[in-house]
Amino acid sequence: MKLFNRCLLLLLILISCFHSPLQAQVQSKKITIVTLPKHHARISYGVQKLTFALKNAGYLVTERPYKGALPSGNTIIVGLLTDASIKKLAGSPNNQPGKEGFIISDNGLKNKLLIAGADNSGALYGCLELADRIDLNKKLPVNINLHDQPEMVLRGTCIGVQKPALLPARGTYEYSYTPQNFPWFYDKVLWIRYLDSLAHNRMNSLYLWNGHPFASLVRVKEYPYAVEVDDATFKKNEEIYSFLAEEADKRGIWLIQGFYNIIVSKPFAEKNNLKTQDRNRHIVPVIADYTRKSIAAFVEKYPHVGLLITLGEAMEGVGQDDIDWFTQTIIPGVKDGLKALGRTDEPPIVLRAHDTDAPAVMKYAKPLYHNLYTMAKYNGEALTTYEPHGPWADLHRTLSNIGTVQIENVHILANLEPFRYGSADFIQKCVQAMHTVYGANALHLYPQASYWDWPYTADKTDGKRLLQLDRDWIWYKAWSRYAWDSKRDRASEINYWSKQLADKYGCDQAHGEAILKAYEQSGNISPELLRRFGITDGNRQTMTLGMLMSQLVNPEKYGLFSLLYNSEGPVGEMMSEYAEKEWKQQSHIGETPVKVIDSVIVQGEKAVEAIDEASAQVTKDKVEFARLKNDMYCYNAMANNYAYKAKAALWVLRYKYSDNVADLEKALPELQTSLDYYKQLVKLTENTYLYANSMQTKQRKIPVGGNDAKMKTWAELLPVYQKELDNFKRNIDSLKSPQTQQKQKEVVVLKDALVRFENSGSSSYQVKAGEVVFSDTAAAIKNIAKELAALKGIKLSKGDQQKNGTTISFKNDRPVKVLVGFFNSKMPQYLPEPQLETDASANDFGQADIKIANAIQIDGLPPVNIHTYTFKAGSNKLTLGKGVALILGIVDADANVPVYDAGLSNEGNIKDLRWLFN
Ligand code: ADA
Repeated sequence: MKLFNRCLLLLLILISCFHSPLQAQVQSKKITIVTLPKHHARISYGVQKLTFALKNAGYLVTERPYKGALPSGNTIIVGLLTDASIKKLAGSPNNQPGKEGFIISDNGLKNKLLIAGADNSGALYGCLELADRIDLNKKLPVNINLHDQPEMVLRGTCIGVQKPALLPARGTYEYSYTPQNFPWFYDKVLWIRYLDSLAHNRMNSLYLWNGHPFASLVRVKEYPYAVEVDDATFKKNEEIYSFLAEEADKRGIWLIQGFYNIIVSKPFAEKNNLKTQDRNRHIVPVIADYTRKSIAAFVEKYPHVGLLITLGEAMEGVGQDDIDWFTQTIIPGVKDGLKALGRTDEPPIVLRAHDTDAPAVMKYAKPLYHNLYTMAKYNGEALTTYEPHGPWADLHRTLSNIGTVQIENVHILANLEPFRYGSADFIQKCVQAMHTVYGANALHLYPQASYWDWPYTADKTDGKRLLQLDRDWIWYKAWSRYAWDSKRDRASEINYWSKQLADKYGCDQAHGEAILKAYEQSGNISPELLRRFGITDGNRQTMTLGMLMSQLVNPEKYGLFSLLYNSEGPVGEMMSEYAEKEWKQQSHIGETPVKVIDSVIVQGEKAVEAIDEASAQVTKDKVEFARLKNDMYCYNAMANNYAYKAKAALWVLRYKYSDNVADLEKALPELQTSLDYYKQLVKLTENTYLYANSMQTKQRKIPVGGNDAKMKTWAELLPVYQKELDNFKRNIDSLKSPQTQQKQKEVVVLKDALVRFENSGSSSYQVKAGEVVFSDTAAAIKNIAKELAALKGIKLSKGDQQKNGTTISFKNDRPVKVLVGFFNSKMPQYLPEPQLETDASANDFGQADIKIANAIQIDGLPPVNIHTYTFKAGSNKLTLGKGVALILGIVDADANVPVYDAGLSNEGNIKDLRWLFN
């Protein structure tokens, strides 16, 4: 008992010793947040986040409305500069913050701190800024007088309401909003997490991408049958969409719905006996009426949601239709909706410069509507450079100079998928280039990887799949940080990111910096590789899966996308140019392939070194760190795979001039080394990744076709690369020994299939030298590839093709392929070759690839490349857009149309080296 009493006494003494300071501490940590009555939901949201941060730092927080006087204790006042009482407290700041700006100041305010926003978003950002500082230092800052505002006016991300594969019997982008298609769309908890992260990054816009969202979201009185979801889903959609718009608005985020033109819903198409989309269709009145009314209904129902318009892909290329559609259907639709609401303000409309002549469209639209924005892809569908130039930069500048805001679209990132990317340095320089080179002032950001598979990443995990939102935090954070302010000083940025990484992985600042270094070294690899060796900036190429030798030595045979080289990198040389100059002993210009070979090898090595250095010090989030580390190893293996392959390709290109087999022999060990690195990549990814690319349709072409979700892992591609090496060895041997020299391959002579033509008036001609190819000109064949010489072509009027396009109707009992000759020229009179970068349907009939290149020589006309369009048995129609092309015959679908370059061109023969690898 005695002992108990003594203990109790001791305890009481101890408590009394600590009591007073503790109480004092609690006292000083009491704080009141005062807000003006009837404030906007954004301010409530900001105050909520601020309260949370204060409580976490140990403060006792109370909130109360302003009633004429301020409390005597520690107080934070949150309000708008437009309010007289707030303005008074702010004094008269000489630099009043502009739109979305704020002041945080305790200047002359004793125990008071003021957060004054230029507008509601500004007040929100002021709260978030203060909350961040409290989080960092665990206490309220003192002697603070901060004025800030964002540099870019729109800072947004996008989510694809789209899937990796097409739905049965549906076209590209055709996905209705249903729980079956998109379970995540109905997950409110996930939305809140995502919106919170956007707000935390000070993003103010969120774009939803879909082909035709209206039939999932609105009913149009005149077209009730157009809705393509059942009643229960329609209700759910209304509920979740309103929730999303409202929650976004609370966080200062403007929701924007994107759509492609001209797509209609399936029930609408069926009822009106139309296709849901048809690139070659001109404007049809009933579709125009339906679309206008759908837009009006949408604006009426969701007046705070903006619209993002793609005038392309499902509309005939560039032309008057685009202008008419925008000015006579879309803008009037928005105006109808506003009128029905009695509104006079105009919600923003964003016009994409994709597959359309945006400057021309804007010229006609500007007088009709005032709140217009433009948007164009920053580096195509990839991340390649912070030194853009050339014609693509000219387009951006033209759009910026219109006087409306130009938004930079960091699109799909086909060369970054699926590895982690977080080079703050590269990203900052890109945002700077958006301002300085393009004159733009807004950002639209795609997910870093797995766009088509939102919300998941491609990581193979034991349990739950990872979310992009979590995995790619640094991607979102870096772009939005520089969208807010691109001019931040580099030395402080290194500190900032090192600290972020140190906190995330529980290591000291120095090791945080090592992680940053790994990100930044690896961050140059994919951009450099694609811009120097790639075929396209489009998502038809999955760069991380590697490239075939034939693609490296003859990229022009794979639909080389010239913007990649003339705009989307620093000035430099392609491999073929480099090889030619070397042979001719001419001097080189700018970034050469050899520079990139050397630089990616070094960067791969440094990235691995840096991540290894950090490795031992990591104490937090170890599993994610291990994945990041593995990605750095992947970057290194990929860099070397490309570098050695490019070295091999340069020897092969030299052989083009030297005809010396010794040059090919020099390529062999380089190719072997490249394959060894590829094998490393297979090992590194086998158990860590589900796929390399999230678009898993036949639209994928490089390195090989991706039909039916195949050929999407490194392991699947390995046999292809092994085979090309074996073939190369064999072909070198056969070149070396004349006795075993390859026998001349037998020439396949293609034969006409049995087909009944239903076009009236068109005549046929024998496809051979001397024959006239058009009904209205004298142009005649001079030389023709031997395979084609037995076919009958259809003689069409060149003039008519230019004016109206080409339609061939026929009946066939067995599947067939139509051979179409495209003139290899960018001149507007010629029909452009199918191009997946601007037309996702460009391989719907298997027509994307060139089969026989330079197949026909006609005096005065460009060389002709043959593509084939496959049709099932039945009544068929081939519809081509406006422009001159040749219909060279129809053969059985299983006929073997060889893939090669016949070299028949008025400009002389072009050497095709692809056979070396076949
Ligand atoms: C290309 C690309 C599509 C889509 C489209 C667009 O067609 O292949 O996936 O990104 O461009 O809308 O820009």
